[in-house]
Amino acid sequence: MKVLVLGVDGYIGWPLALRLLSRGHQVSGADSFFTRKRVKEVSSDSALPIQSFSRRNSFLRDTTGKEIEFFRGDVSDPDFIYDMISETEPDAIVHLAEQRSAPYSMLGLKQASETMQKNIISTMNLIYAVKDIVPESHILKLGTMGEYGTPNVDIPEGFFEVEFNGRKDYLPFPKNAGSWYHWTKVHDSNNLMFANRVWGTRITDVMQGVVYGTRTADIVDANQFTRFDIDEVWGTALNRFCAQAIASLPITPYGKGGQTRGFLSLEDSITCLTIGLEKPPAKGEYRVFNQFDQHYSVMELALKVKEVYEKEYGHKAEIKHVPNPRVEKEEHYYKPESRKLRELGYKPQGDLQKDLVRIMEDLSGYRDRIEKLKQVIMPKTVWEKSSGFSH
Ligand code: USQ
Repeated sequence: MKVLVLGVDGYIGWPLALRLLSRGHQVSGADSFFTRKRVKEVSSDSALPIQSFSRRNSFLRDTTGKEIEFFRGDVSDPDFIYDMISETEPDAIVHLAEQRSAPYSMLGLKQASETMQKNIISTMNLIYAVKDIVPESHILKLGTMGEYGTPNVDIPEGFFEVEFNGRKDYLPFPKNAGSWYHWTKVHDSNNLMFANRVWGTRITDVMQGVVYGTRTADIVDANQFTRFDIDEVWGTALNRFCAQAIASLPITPYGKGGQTRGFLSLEDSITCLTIGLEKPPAKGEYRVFNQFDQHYSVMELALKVKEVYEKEYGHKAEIKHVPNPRVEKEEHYYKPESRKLRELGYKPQGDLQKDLVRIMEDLSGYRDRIEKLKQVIMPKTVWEKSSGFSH
């Protein structure tokens, strides 16, 4: 299959490209290096050292004889995406090239608007380019479990049957996101659903949970590392907690730490996306996957990281509850359904204990890099302070 990966330089894009190549697919990829640039702007860096994209590709060529056909550019530019899709004529396009940080989107008006524009426009460009050039192609789009929010009822996979005033219908489940970033994904989902209704575009809309980990089966050498962000803007909960333990910094559940989310390992994320590509939706189908392995509260994860660190390294790890910078429910019901990927063959490989040991092992070789990031670990981006005048 010919697959085009938008955002091929990212945390998920890079290991996905490695997996697809190893399974015999032909892979093209695009990136504008937006994440590398914006991470630098908050004085941060990937905790694991990562190679430039061209070095990654040369390493791939030297070790496997395969490489990614690379296009440098911004998918919110319609000319760029139209030219690239005309040239590559892919069977499937994976869209991972969106601004992916909730805190970044809450820094202020500039970042909120940039997130809206980059994310919503890139998906619109993709929808139109596919319709105009390769209407049979499959769009596999990365959304987020955060689109649903934390309702006090079970969360279905995209749609549910509802009865109101004596009448029944099968409708999209209401969305209630918690940051401007998460709302862009809701808007994308609406736009994708509409494109499907009007033009029959084949779409998989992936509601993914929080991903953790440093490795996949294809990342066996430090030259193949994918980025690993741990700062307060670009890092995510479990990855941050592991880095905090390794650098003898306090582990930081926000507030009481009762926030519950779906989590999955990087390996499982790549497996799920690969299944989604290799078992595409039928012609004219729009399908939604809730993509995660298990759900945990932030506090459960903090305690697990503490336990694993203390057992493996013989030192104490500190847990410090810090005031929650976000506006979110800290204790809530959470029961999302996740059935469709399992029906297609997904068997989660994630083993939290083993995965945490592996992450800490990888990070412990780079303590000096984490030490240098100490100033950007504690939360500073406060939802309620987001303002047009602050940045
Ligand atoms: N949290 C802490 N302490 C920390 C960091 C986070 O308690 O040091 C809490 C947050 O308050 C939140 C939860 O952990 O309740 C998750 O936060 P996160 O930073 O790990 O993840 P989030 O901002 O939700 O976003 C991440 C990715 C995003 C993806 C999303 C999936 O950055 O791209 O869409 O996870 S989900 O969370 O399911 O929406």
